[in-house]
Amino acid sequence: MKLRKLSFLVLALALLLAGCRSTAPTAANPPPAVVVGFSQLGSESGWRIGNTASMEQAAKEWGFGLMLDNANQRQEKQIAAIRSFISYQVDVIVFSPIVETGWDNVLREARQAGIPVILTDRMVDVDDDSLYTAYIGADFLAEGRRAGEFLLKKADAMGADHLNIVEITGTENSTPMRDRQAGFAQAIAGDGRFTVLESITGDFLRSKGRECMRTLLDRYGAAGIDVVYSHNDAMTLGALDVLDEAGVVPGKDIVLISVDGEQAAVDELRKGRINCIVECTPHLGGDVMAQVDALTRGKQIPKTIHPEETVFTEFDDLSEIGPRGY
Ligand code: GYE
Repeated sequence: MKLRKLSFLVLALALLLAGCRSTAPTAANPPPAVVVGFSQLGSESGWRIGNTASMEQAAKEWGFGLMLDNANQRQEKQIAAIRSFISYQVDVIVFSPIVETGWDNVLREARQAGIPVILTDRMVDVDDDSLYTAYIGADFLAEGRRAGEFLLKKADAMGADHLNIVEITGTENSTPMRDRQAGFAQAIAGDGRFTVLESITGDFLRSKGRECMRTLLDRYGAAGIDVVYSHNDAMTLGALDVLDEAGVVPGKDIVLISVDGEQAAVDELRKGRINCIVECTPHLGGDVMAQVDALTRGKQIPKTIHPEETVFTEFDDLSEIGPRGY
């Protein structure tokens, strides 16, 4: 224990020097009993920034030491962060995997060191599921289905015979990208009114959402696109910029379906410029830290925990939506 506390002090200082955030213990502020190493994948969206804040806040509330490393969208940086958490013998490793594959080795190293791993936000695809203790994050397949179900209702309301859809997807080989796409496809499958013209990757970034929308408008023209399904609000906001410049009226000329529920997107929904937002909550910190606490007390924890999520649409009373906080 003493060694680990000393290690915490050393790592805290090292991370502070390296520009990562951590709380350095002092004589008046002794090292915490539980230390969590958290590898965040980046800061690509309002969702992500809200998620980081939620983790920091919850760790503080539980009195846990948090070693936070932001991988800036690079898997190799996440792997390096996890290795440093192992060498400093944190109590629990938490990480949000940018993509699903490529984690087997580092997870085996964590197991050999006897450090449990909680996945949060996104899943991994590994041969042996016992390499991680739990997954705490959204049910992305259900989110995709909710997006498709909205479109079925909207098409009925429009009395549409046929709708051409373009899809702006998130980071390839990430869980939200794969499952938001699959869930949406399942919900509209077999309904001859819909054609997905193209799925194009926007990497969950506003700047890429802009680029994708420009490409799609060039390729199909505004008249050739009836629906944009975008895998997150950041990319949707980027697409809105481009539609505005092109003189297309979003929400009317083209139906927009988004995912997340950032404040900026909810504001656009209220203005009628987005038709539907499937909620995905970044407020996962409370659940994660509660499970960290249970684990460090030697309790068994559930393998999967999904937060409750809803959907906000133009058919709903939007005055009910409170401040989003992200
Ligand atoms: O929807 C997006 C973020 O993994 C659920 O990643 C998360 C997604 C979220 O960048 O905005």
